[in-house]
Amino acid sequence: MNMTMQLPSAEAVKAEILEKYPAKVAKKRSKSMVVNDPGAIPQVQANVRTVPGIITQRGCCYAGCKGVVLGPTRDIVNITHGPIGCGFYSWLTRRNQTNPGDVGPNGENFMMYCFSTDMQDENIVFGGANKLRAAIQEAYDIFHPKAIAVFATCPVGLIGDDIHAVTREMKEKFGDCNVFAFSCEGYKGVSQSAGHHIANNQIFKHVIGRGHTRPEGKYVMNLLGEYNIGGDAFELERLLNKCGITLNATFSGNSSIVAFENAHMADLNVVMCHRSINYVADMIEKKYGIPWFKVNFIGAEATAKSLRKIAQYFGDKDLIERVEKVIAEECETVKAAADEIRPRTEGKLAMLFVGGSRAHHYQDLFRELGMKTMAAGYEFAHRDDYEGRRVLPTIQADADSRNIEELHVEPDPSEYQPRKTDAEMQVLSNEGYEFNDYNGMMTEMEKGTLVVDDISHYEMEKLIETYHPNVFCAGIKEKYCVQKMGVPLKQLHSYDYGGPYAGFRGAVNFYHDIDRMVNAKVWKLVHPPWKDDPQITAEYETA
Ligand code: CFM
Repeated sequence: MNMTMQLPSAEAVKAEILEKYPAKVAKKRSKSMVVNDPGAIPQVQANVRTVPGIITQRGCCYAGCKGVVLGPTRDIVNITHGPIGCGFYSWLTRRNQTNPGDVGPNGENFMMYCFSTDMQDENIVFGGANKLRAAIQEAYDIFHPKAIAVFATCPVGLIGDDIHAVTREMKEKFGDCNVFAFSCEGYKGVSQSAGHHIANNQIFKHVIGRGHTRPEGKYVMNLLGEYNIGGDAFELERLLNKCGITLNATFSGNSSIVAFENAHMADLNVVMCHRSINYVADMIEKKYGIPWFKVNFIGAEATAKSLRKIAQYFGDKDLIERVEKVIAEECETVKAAADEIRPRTEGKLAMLFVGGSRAHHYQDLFRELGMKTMAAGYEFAHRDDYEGRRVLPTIQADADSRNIEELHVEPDPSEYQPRKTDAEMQVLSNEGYEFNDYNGMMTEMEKGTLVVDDISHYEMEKLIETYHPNVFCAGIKEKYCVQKMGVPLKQLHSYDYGGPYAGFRGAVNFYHDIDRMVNAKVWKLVHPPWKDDPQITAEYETA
């Protein structure tokens, strides 16, 4: 059945949405809303400033650095340097889980704490460096952690506290604690994406390469861009272990600083979330010679494909066989669940507007349920996440992107060691391996579907009114407005209270949750107040 034929055309909907905007805004937004053609991927405007006044889903640079990339590491004391309002948000609000093992009385899991320098007016006027120094000392005296990280909030950049000088000084003073800082002021860059890049740079400079312990195991790899929301990383570790593959570090779900320090001892990096961690993957390859490729563990088919890719990379016959056995075994439950649920979900519509990678990955799960993704987009991804990395050379740097440091990385004189010879790499690429690559979301979306970057609240409402999707995927900011429109919203950041959704067992969990959501009768009974009492409307005075 070609569902596109029966749905309103994406071009018409786009035109209708743009009509409401003032001319200048319409011109700008039209470049971020494109009708997809997987055969001739159109250009999408992405990673540009949101028009002031538009309600965006985006977060800030500090959120991307402290909250997203560093937050999930349990044994770093993460101190927010700033007023306590920002400190509140340094309390992890994502559902990252961690397994500290048997921590005992001296155990190291600081994720449930919220460390802030609590800057006051006086510190803003006369400088906050002394307060920061005291906070680092206090954290060291109480916890004796292996590492302390400092994160700048907006006022720190405005008044010019030299957080890097302070952390250098304290690191020298302690001798047994790695102290480093992130200039990730909220205003840097146009979204949290800038914070990812800053986090990647500093982890690479201050942490990766400091250790020299390779974990036991024949096949050792790192999993990059997996943050253990709802236990995803636990599930993937179970699966990889079952296959006989050793996971050294996950960046950064369920992670510890020691694993980061040893990241360069692995033989392969695989990348889940390309947006947040591609910089580290590239830099490790350049400095240490570890190749990386993109994987996706969201969706049963994608999981099987990714596992096979990893096994083929290591190239051991026993491993390849074991992986096939694991896939066959795990897929039995997946198939049973899909066979039962798919008749109830087939032909239904989904829309996904989230982050910088999940709006792409989760389309695989919907495909497995026979559901169509009519519209999708990221909040803060770049053109390469939409169109594929082949467009990288054509992306123009602007004032905002130039703000973020690009590290110049050279092969390490003693530790650079290519894991495969050129000939071996050639064989793998003949077999279809795309190293250092990502094809983006649009190659996998149907023709005539709508791709919208940094969607506004108004655009979201219009899409829902026009297409009446059976499920809308976004976050907490959108959840209740959308549900009042009679459409269930699945949070793809926190998973609501669900998960894990990664791997085979995760797929089964997702099938069940979506089945319950799209087939509940309750949505038809929703009667929002504005149905009886419409909002006041106004028009611009033109005379
Ligand atoms: Fe990567 Fe993420 Fe995402 Fe992201 Fe995020 Fe997230 Fe996300 Mo929320 S790192 S880009 S900044 S997969 S917190 S775990 S869910 S927006 S799609």
